[in-house]
Amino acid sequence: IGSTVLGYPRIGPERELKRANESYWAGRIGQDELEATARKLRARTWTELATAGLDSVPGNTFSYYDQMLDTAVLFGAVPRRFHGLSELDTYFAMARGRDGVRPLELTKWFDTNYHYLVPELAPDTTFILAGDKPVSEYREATELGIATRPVLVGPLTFLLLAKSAAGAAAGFTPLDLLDPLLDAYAELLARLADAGVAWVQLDEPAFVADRSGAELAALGRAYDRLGALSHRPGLLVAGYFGDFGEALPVLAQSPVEAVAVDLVAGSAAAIPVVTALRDKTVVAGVVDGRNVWRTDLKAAASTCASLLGSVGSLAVSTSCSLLHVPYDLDAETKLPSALRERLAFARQKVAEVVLLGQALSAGSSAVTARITAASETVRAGRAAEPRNDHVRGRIAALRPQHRRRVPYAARAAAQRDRLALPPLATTTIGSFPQTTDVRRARADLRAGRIDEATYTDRMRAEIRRIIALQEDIGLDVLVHGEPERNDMVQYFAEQLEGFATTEHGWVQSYGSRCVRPPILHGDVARTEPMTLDWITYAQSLTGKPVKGMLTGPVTILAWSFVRDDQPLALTADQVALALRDEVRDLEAAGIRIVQVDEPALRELLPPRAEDRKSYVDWATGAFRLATGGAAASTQLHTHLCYSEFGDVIEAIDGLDADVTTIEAARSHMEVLADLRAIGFARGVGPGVYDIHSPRVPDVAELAELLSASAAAVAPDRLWANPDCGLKTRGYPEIEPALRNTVAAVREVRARLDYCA
Ligand code: THG
Ligand code: ZN
Repeated sequence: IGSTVLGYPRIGPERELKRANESYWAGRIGQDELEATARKLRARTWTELATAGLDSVPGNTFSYYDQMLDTAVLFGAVPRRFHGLSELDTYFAMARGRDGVRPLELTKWFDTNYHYLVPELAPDTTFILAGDKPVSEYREATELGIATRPVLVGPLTFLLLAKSAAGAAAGFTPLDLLDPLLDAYAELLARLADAGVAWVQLDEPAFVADRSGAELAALGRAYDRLGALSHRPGLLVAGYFGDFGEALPVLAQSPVEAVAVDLVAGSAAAIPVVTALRDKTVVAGVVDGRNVWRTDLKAAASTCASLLGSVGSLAVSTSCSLLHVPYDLDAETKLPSALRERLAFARQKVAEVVLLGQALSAGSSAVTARITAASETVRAGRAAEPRNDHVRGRIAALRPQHRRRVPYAARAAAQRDRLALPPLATTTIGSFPQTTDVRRARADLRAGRIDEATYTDRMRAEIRRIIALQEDIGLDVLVHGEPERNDMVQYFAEQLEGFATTEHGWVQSYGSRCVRPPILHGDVARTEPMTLDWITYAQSLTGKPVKGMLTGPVTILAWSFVRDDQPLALTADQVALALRDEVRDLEAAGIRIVQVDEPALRELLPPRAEDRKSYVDWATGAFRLATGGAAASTQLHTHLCYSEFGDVIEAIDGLDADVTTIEAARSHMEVLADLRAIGFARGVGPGVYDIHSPRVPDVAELAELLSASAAAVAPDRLWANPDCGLKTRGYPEIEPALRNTVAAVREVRARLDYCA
């Protein structure tokens, strides 16, 4: 295999696939044109990777939407509700839904910012080799003279990430379907061999998390079986985002020819210990596929060299697919040159892998010189990053006495006196729909078509409208609506020292949706207030409390590319300190409630249980550093997205926020039960309706939900709110939904009075 990468971005350097998909969905282009764009993107990727000098070029890394969806469709796992459309439209219906048919669930791909579609499997799901995408894309590349290595989601990871379809028999788990699924994989492997494929890559990242003995045994059984096939390509099994752990000896003892390991998130320590690897090819993932820093090539080369004696043969690669980084640093012309020198996007990372591969195989003095020079640049660049000793000194002095000193019960009393809110107080999460006028004003300012004063006038007009609407609806705690924010992380990154933002650094988040994560490269510092003017303006318009809205330190880290030269905990504290100063400024300006959102709290949770405590410690520590300067009478809110809280429920408690609003429209009562189980005794607002759907809930259903909740949580601790920000919705949906919420709350309050 020599040198390779485990995968590549596919949205297109100029987001061509996003545009083509969205045009196809809108009916502006036909299937032929969409397919032509896809073919062009694939050809461009293969040609680029082959020309760059990789020994093995990954194939089947293209996807119209998502690789898990591709796998489900490839093996015919299409739930009945999607039947009856063309092949492509069935595929997109599974991704996006269609009239009256809900799509597959979307969820996080491990601890990345990528989201995959969750296959639904039932005892009667029958797998067949229904498609031939990996084969036909292999042939397509062959026509360009490039022999690719098709990349597939491995059978275990596919099943472990799938869910039981609603109504599946109790006790059924997708893993029960392993044998029939392996039949279909076996057929696919035979077809690939027929087509001339030399190697396939089977991705099994599910095994960098803790797995049961039964799951590890299933892994062994699966690869024994696939390995025993007489007619098949060579098998490379890839694990990334951490260490293979106990799965490594299982794979080493199976007949697979090669194993790819992540030596960035994981370590090389286990490799010499697993002696069965002496007959295998080990693909060493030494170039970080998830972050944008140039590799210290000398260190990477020496890691590789240290493994040479322990393995049959060694290849060099990225730690994971390059899907998680932008395409090309060369497109960024406005980044400071000292920072650019230290960065590598997908194209640059491919060049690093090629160079490392050359060092391993030939090791000419010219290659060695380039590696040494690159390492020196990286090290010098890091060393030259200015340090902010003031920020570092303040953090050292604050910790660990930075927390709120007054316990919750006393804070709650002080806040009751100051805010005098009714039971079942109503609020929203923060953002309001972003109108075209608002987007245009931001774009006009950026392009210099309007000046700062005109921009401020337009935003203030929008804030006036949003405050007036909320007063008219009758909400208790108001927000300014965030019209000035493009993205809840980018907005802060643009204002903080230590961050850079890119022009073209798009990374696929899900389907056609992308984000441009900021780059956190240096010590973080706040030079001036970031949100104060907008919030105080909004507060000046109303007597009701307006919430100050901030993004929390963990989320800012989770959605940025973060420096890797110091512990995340320290970087998080620097971000937290900047937020702490903002909280104090808001408070001094008379803001009575501040919300610090942590929607990504669960995302960064390490895959292995043994690493979780230290994560929860630094994550909650940073949040408490950000919020701990607030007075007892200032009410601190936080908001968390995604409904699976089991794993972080104690972390939520550890945040010590006065009020926590939670995305929970689908399992409202479960969340309350979970919170009760740990004795959670602070304010809580489980979302009363799902903002991801255009559906407007009616008063009766809202009232029923709220009165059931009021039986579980004291009404003075219970909040009524939608389950997430309203940014992606339209006014025709949110206005009636909020009016119905207020009406339902009034009904429930009246009943509570009656009972009392
Ligand atoms: N901000 C950031 N990261 C995120 C989210 C976010 N990660 C998780 C989650 N939210 C991902 N959700 C989305 C939702 C919408 C879009 C992207 C990710 C989206 N993007 C626009 C697009 O692709 O057309 C581009 C947005 C832009 O112009 O900046 O709609 O909220 N950082
Ligand atoms: Zn949310």
